[in-house]
Amino acid sequence: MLRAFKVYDVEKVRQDFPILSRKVNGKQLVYFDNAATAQKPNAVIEAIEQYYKGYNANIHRGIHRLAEEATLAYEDSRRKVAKFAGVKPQELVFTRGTTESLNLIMYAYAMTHLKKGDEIIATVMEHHSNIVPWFLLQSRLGVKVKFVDIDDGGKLRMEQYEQMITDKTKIITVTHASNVLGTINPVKDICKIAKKAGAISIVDGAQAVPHMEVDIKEIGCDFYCFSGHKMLGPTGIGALAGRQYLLEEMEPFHGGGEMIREVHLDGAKWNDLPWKFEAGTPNIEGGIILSKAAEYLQSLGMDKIRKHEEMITAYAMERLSEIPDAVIYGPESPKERGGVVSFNVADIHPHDMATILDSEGIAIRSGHHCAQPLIERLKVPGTSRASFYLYNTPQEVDLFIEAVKQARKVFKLPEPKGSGNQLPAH
Ligand code: 7TS
Repeated sequence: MLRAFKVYDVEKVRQDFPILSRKVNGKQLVYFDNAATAQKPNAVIEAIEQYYKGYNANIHRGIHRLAEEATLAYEDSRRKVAKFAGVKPQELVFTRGTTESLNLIMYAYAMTHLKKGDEIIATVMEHHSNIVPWFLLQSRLGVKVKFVDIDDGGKLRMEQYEQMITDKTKIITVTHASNVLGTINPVKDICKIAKKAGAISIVDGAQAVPHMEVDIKEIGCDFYCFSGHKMLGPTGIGALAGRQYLLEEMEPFHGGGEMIREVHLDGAKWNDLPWKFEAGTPNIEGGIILSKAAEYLQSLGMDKIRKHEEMITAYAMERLSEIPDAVIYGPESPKERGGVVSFNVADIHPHDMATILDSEGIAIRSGHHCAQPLIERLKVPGTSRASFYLYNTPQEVDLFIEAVKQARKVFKLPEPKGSGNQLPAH
């Protein structure tokens, strides 16, 4: 049953996103692949046009008017994004996104601070971008990577931290919210555990910053990473927030222009934070526009966005549970998860499910979601994943459910005998 709920006027919000009115296969687009990337509001699209039409220039170097305007806009944006995330501007390094931020930590911090035999604790629910850099370090330095497991409800087995920590534990890294299970992890507690163990804490915020209020200082982590394109901004821009003293003692990541104060034939001096980590011409457009995306989110209110997604998620889970043989992965309570619902229906392959949904104009993702160890842990070939954002509606959930039912018909699965079966065990 369609529940009446309203945190804000979602129809009005949808008008800000031109792509949402397009058709796919003759049907109204239902965009449920927001965990992969979010659609962009006019405020962002128009700001990109204004930049290229009005003040495109390289930054930090020219003294002409355009260069000055672009530099001011870029640094003003950094201040706004830093405030949005709860850190100081000098602690916010612009990167290409979460993946680059995590690799930056690996190369510029871990390579020089860890040694053979040291240990890193990650979790089985990490995205590849928070696993593979640590494997690279493993092969380079001989460090050991351990993984905290999940329980049957898709939550971290917190007791394993105490069991895994040794005097060699140097880094504890965790995703704030899982891109497959939706699980919102107790990152504040995990950072406390890391601190007590004398280890550095890293939080992958790719699936959190776009969807909920995040105050990095409040979380108490040493490093926090996020991507602009998942929070209504352009691709190729994101951030690494780090504690100032750590960023200061770290070596640069890339060498080149901009990250130096001076260069002579016998050596170079590094620039101040955060520019020490921003070698070469950066993604100027992305840096400037990221704050426009943050401003859009703030204008709606992160608490409201979270509430809206929680309701859409609750409704989607309720409707999916009406479908026979549907298995939903992750925590049962929408309060404990972000707007991500991974599921399987009988043995319909997730790619087949996604193809059938696409024919109905519904965009979801299927497969391992760049979290293959988690998919193996769940003992499934993959999952279908519907992921929601601030512009999705319960009516879209209904269309999605009809399409999932359609997939059951295509695969000649028996018709449901009445509705309302229980959410299956995980
Ligand atoms: N961490 C998490 C938790 C993610 O979900 C993703 C992207 C990343 C890191 C990497 O972010 P990037 O912006 O550097 O690519 N996740 C997904 C996804 O779930 N589907 O497509 C990309």
